[in-house]
Amino acid sequence: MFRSSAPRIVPNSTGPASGPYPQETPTLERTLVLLKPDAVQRGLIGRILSRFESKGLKIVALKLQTFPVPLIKTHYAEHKGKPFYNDLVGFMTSGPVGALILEGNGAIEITRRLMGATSSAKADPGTIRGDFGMSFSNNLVHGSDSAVSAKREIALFFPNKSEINRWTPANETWIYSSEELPAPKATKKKGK
Ligand code: RTP
Ligand code: MG
Repeated sequence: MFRSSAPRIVPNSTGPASGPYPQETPTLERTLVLLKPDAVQRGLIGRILSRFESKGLKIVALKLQTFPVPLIKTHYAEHKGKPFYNDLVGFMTSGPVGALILEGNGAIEITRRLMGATSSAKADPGTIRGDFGMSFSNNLVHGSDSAVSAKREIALFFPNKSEINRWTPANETWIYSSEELPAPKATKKKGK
C-alpha cells in the first residue's frame, strides 16, 4: 500500500541531516483509533497512547466518551448478523471509550501493526494486544483497517472538524528525515 512519491524537500530544514539515499515515503494518512472500554477500565489509556506517541504518530484529535448504540452499530456495520455482533455493540457501549485520530506517513498500517492480531492471546509480544491482553473480544484497541474505513470512521466519531487539530510537533524534524517530512495539507478556501 506504500505509494511511490517524489521526495518532499524542505528548504532550510533545521532537523538532522537526511540519509544520502532517497527512499520511498509512505503517504501521509489519518486513522481512527478507539481505546475500548476494557482499556479505559483497566487504566491502560496512558500506556497505550504512549505506544503511539513513542512511535512518532501524531495525535490530532482526542476525546473520552460513552458513545450511543446507533453510532457503534454504524461503526461495526460490517459485522452485523455475525454471532458476536450484539455482544460487541454491548461491550463497546458499556462505558467510556477513548477516541483519537492519529496522523503520520503510513499511519493506517503502522497503527494496525502496533495493535497486533485481533486475538490478544495470539497477538505477538511487543504489540499492544500482545502485551496487555488475554481475550479475543476484549482486545483493548480498534484501528481503521484501510483508507476507506479511516475516512468513514473519522467522519463518524469526529463529525465536527473543529475537534481535529493542525499542529506541528516540536520534534517532527527529528522523527522524519527532511525528504520524509509530511507536507502540510492544503487548507481549502471558503466557497471552493
Ligand atoms: P477492530 O475492528 O475492533 O479494530 O478489530 P479487528 O479489525 O482486529 O477485528 P474484527 O474482525 O474487525 O472484529 C471486530 C471486533 O469484534 C470483536 N470480535 N469478537 N468473539 C468473537 O468471535 C469476536 N470476533 C470479533 C473483537 O473485539 C474485534 O476486535
Ligand atoms: Mg475491524
